[in-house]
Amino acid sequence: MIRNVLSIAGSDPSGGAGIQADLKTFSALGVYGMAALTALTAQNTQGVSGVHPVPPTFVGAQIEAIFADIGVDAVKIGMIANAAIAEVVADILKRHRDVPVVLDPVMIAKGGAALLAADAVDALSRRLLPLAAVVTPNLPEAAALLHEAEAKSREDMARQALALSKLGPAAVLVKGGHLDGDESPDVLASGGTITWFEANRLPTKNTHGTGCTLSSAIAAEIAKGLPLAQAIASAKDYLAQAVAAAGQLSVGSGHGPVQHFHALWADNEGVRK
Ligand code: PXL
Repeated sequence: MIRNVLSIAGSDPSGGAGIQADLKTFSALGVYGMAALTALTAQNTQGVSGVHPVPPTFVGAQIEAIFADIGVDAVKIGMIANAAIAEVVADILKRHRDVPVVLDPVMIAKGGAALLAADAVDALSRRLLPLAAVVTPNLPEAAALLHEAEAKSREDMARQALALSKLGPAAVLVKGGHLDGDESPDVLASGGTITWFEANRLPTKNTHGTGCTLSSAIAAEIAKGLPLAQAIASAKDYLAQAVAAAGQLSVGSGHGPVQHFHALWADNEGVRK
């Protein structure tokens, strides 16, 4: 049976991040994708020009409608926008503790626009972190959740991953993409154990939506039954190939999207393999 995965996240009309990236990732990886919207953004590859949050009760209504009718095999949470939305999402997911949740604690868009209200970090941390099977912060997000300086080394990353584990998630994947240097390692803290995922930094500016894509790919692989570390390895492999194939697309003049369908489309004309 095809597995069902729900994204609770914001919309990126340029199609590279947010629910658009999530649904493309789910589709590419063979799960049925669903999306409950938390916010509309106005943006392109150059940046975000507006954010329009959905009323919290209506975020709740969308998620309730899905759970009332459809079996959900995994949930991915992305942009949450504000504290009231974090509360509503947590209240509902608390009643569905058997469904694994991948939490991408989205805070700031690539160009610097706030995608989470400054006073909502506490609600996200207090209400949503304890519900997560895995939380996937980048270095600035890990620092904000811990009220600490940004990690500058692998030692800092491992320490912060373990510190975040104490806030309640079953596992923490701290992503090292913001480290200086050629390497871009991620570290997983799970059950007190540290696991490194090694990667070299890819020379590209097509990085729009990479965080959304990774967390959605992890959710898809978990829904299909992979254990967490294997789900992460598989998701990282999918994302690396999507970044490597981004040059097939010509979308905007800023940070372009990744090519979610690199394994399905044979060439630059979009012919199916
Ligand atoms: O990549 C973070 C992100 C998440 N969600 C939405 C976004 C972005 C980045 O631009 O627009 C809707």
